Amino acid sequence: MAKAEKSWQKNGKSSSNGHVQAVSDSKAEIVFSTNNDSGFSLDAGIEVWGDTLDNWVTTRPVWNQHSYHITNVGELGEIPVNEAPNWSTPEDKPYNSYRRNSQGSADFCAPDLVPFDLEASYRDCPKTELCVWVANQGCLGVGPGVKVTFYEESLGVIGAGVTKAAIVAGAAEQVCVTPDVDLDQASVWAVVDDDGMMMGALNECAEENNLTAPIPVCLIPK
Ligand SMILES: [Ca+2]
Ligand SMILES: [Ca+2]
Repeated sequence: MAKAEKSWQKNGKSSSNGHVQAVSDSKAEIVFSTNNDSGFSLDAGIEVWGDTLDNWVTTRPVWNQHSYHITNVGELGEIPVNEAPNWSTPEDKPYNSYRRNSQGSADFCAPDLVPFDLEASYRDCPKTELCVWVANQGCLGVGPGVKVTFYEESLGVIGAGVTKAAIVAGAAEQVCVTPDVDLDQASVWAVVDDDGMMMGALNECAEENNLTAPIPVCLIPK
């Protein structure tokens, strides 16, 4: 690798074996064991490394052994009684890939989160619950914990919530919060994958569609 191409490295040595796996989000991480038997001052144990922006490629969510190959384990960890030859399976495009995982049809695929149906409960104005749906219209799922931030025109950030479950491609989840501020004659909108400073944690197919249009809140005459 040329120096200009190097974007990441870790110094040090270990007698470990590195593998690429997915951890619940369909994206690759590196899971490996380390020891300090060789005298280097390294931590001993299991380490998991991943890209903070989740830019690494998609991959199968399993890696069961040092001599891993795709045809010797199913995605739920099941081991076939008679293993199909890795070098000739599938017939039209054999894996032929010992100790290497598959990125499958989701190669270079990404999620695309979009908020929709933002609504407010008028019953308890000026304290009101705000709810918005988060849909994934991309081709790759996301894990739980995606931040959704709610803004008011004059107050700025008024509340934030997170998704509770993974959202696979084509699925959606509703996120609700009750801001700890009075909303009266307010104008509110929601932004998905937003930490409150318009910064996201997920790389998506489209980032410009992450916010709703403003809605009026608590306009009921007193
Ligand atoms: Ca998006
Ligand atoms: Ca994003």
